[in-house]
Amino acid sequence: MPERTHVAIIGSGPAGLLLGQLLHKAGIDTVILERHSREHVLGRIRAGVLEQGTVGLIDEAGCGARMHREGLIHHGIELSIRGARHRIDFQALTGKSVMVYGQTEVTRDLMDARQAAGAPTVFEAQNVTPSGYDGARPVVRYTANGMAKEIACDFIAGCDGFHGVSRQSVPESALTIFERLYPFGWLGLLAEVPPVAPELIYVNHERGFALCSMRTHSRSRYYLQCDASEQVENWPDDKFWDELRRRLDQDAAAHLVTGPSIEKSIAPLRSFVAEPMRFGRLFLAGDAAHIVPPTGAKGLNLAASDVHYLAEALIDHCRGGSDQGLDHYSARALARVWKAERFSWWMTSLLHRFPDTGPFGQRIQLAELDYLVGSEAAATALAENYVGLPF
Ligand code: RFL
Ligand code: PHB
Repeated sequence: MPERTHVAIIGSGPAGLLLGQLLHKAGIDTVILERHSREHVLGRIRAGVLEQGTVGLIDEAGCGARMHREGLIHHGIELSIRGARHRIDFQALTGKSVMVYGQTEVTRDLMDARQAAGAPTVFEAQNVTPSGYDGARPVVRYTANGMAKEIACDFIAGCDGFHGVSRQSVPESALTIFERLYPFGWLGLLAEVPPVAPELIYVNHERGFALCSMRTHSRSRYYLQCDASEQVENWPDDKFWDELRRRLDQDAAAHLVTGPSIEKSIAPLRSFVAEPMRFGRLFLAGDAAHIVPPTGAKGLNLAASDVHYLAEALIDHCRGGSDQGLDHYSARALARVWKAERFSWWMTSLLHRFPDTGPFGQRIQLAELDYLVGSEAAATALAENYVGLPF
């Protein structure tokens, strides 16, 4: 006999875990199937900035206690342009702020809450295959410890990230893909050193973009724009710190505290949207449906807003209410997704060195940055998008 659940969730990243927790609170049972081990999932270093809406959802899921104790509230960011720093004051421009709290910690808090609630997760589930979602009885098949298993369910939530199986299980003819690959990547380094400045610094420099971010008062996260084909082995720590120092303004360069890296990795930069986000009883959420370049700090936050719409819709349905939420899920989510796609593309275009735009492109970039730091209207547009558009 197959196992049964209301909602089979594929993927135990922030999207799958948050959905699981919101549904659990509403009395809807779920099973999460995750390809990797818990330790592997918790070893990935990714996002660091949470919008207020995301913070609110984590609270709603009952998982916000440690985030409020340890997270850092940031009221603005700095832009470093031609060696001078300019502050964008979110609080003054929008009345809002963001929370610096690592995705790894969000994931850990959500996993702990799920475990405490006794809700099932199958880690190291192999060959996960969603099927039957165009009819009334979806089934997810998988292999665990060499044994073939299946879960019968009412709905499948595809929360399995960009490389996941959910989107790939949909016939190509049913999908429309929008994609842009950028001709560079981000080389990231995590180190147990105090951050160079109290707020994030986004750096536009002739040698390439850099970002100074952090996880705590004693742990920093730095990024350098690098060639798309670059290998992490070519970047010993000293070379990373030297290059970062060269891209920083004088004051930041003088205050930069360096130390051995805890983690170092290269991420490609991509914009990607798959439409629609619903196929019968299969719903895609988070990176499974869309990717943004990390420049606007939007990926995790978009996963959270998708989950907000999806949880609301599933709860309405399961309580015998209307199916409107399910019917409108894709359009609602995509409306917000595209605004974040635009913002992330714009921040990326504004701050990186593009190999093919030449001196004209660089002057346009500097003019736009100059406009941005000199115009309250332009700065407000950045601030409003960075702190997060309403759900
Ligand atoms: P995830 O986190 O990729 O989780 C998907 C999960 O599904 C599992 N999986 C499968 N499970 C079963 N069967 C299969 N066939 C499966 N295939 C995959 C995977 O193992 C995984 O556990 O997707 P999710 O939940 O949608 O979350 C999205 C976020 O992880 C992502 O958008 C952010 O990390 C993006 N991002 C940032 N977002 C922000 O909001 N703010 C930031 O500051 C920010 N910085 C970043 C980022 C992403 C980065 N990288 C590495 C691309 C910085 C970087 C460098
Ligand atoms: C991070 O801290 O990892 C981070 C912060 C802001 C971004 C991207 C990544 O825009």
